[in-house]
Amino acid sequence: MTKNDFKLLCAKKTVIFDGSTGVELISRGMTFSRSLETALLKDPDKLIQLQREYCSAGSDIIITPTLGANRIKMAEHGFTDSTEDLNYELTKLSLSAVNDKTLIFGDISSTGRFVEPFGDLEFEDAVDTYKEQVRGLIRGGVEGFLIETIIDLQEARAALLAVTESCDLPVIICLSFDKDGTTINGNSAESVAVTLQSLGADAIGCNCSTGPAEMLPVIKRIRAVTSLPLMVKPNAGLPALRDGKTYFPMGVDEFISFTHLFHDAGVSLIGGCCGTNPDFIAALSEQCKGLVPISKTGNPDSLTASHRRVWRFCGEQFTLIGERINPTGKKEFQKQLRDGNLSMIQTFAAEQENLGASLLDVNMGLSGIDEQEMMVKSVSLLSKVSPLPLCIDSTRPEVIEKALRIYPGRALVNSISGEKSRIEETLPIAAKYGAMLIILPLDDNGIPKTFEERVTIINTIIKEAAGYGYTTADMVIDGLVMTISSDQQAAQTTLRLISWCKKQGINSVCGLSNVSFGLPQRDIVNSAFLALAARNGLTSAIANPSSEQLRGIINAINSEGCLV
Ligand code: THG
Repeated sequence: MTKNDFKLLCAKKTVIFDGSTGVELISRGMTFSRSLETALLKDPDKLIQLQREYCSAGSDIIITPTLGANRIKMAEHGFTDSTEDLNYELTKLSLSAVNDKTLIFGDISSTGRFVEPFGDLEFEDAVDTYKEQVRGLIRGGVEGFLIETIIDLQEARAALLAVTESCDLPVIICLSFDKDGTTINGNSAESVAVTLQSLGADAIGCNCSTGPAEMLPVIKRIRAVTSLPLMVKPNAGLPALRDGKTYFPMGVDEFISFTHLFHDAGVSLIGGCCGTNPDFIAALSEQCKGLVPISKTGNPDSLTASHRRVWRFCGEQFTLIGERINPTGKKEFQKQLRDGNLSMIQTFAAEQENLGASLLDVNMGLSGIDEQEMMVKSVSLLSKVSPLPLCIDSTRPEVIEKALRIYPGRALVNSISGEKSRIEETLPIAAKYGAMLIILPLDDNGIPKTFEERVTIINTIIKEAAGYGYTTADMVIDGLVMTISSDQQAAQTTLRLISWCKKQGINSVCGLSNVSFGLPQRDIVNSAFLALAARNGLTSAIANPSSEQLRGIINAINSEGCLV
């Protein structure tokens, strides 16, 4: 199935998945001494019977019984053979159970380990582990993938990349959220949605952990930040204990009473998780007959995300991007970085957050250090210690690539200029990871003097980026502030460019402190220029939040509602 076929299917009808497999097989008397997955190969009858019942109940898509069939999870059961072959065999089993109208999607879930930077499983090990599984599922003949029951956004990213780097089949991702809309790892519903949408998921949602009542507010929060098709696969209520055994208290009627509420919230894919069975799916499928999903319309958002928080450019507030994690002009910080010491990074992050920064610029450009290594270390550290989304500031494509690959969120790439190397190397990298872009209006001929030349470069970059699926909502245009100590006219050109951005409805930014290089009383110069730029429509600045004057101006901007 192509991604486009999947998109069309989700727009046309409410797609019915199956219900529980593992829990239902156990309740039907399936026993196994090691793993369910290997037991199914020896004794497939109950699975085949159950999947046939799901087909008869109206499932459009059935998932392979491969939830735990990744190398790391299987090793816990003493299984050391190829998980590629295991997934291949299990896919063939499911295919033998279903009729030719039913699609088989490959099921992928947790390794049971937390992935770096949150845990000790290396990111590339997680990706490789999933790729082995994905190869078997593809060879077996799946039409798409469901990555589900994941509680760590970084593990979800690893699984998603394993699929997208192996094939072009559609992929749905469901994480398991608590009632409060965060995963056990502390990932917010919004962060998960923004991050995985930008990384290439074809649908997004939640499964397991809670029942339909608890999932409804979570799916609404996801809808607020994404236009992707949404999926829910709830348990039959919150699990409870009876006679020392877990059971799921919700009956079929109560379960399906939420269907219309999910539909109204924009859900287009629906199934059941633990505690559900073919009776639930039959009733669900009956209710969903003729129910056409409600797609989201309206302008796309400009959202960045850390694993805990999203930040909307041009939302309610001016965006202050903290500039301080940058060694330029900071002797002590430079010395620490040369010694491989990251402690000041943590201090700068906390200070800037407390002083009102919404994002953190991270720049490791310093002679005598390995920029790539230090960038990866900084991004990993900041992901753990700061809730703020990151702005990855480097001129080197390979540094940006390594940072984006490891970053558990949606970063802002600083920056894409009209230079050949940025268009040919950095832009495709940024697009692969779905990052937002700062657009720098210069090219291989340098910084153009005139406003018109700058606009020409911007339009060229917008066109190039559109080729990768980018819209101007994903971009922030840099006004390119130069120091007024050498050229006062340059400030005028910058202000004109900022006004142009406002007219086009595109976000703008400037490296504010540049304006005062080489001048006394820099703080006053920076603040005055910020006030002017904001009046011309500037929506964000890379600046030092330690300045009280500057914070005062930003408060004034926010209270006056200067934003576009
Ligand atoms: N556009 C974009 N990105 C940028 C810039 C830009 N990134 C880098 C820079 N310009 C913005 N960041 C800084 C960071 C620090 C300073 C200026 C710009 C600075 N530092 C003081 C010094 O060098 O003396 C030290 C200040 C301190 O101790 O905190 O001036 O234009 N897209």
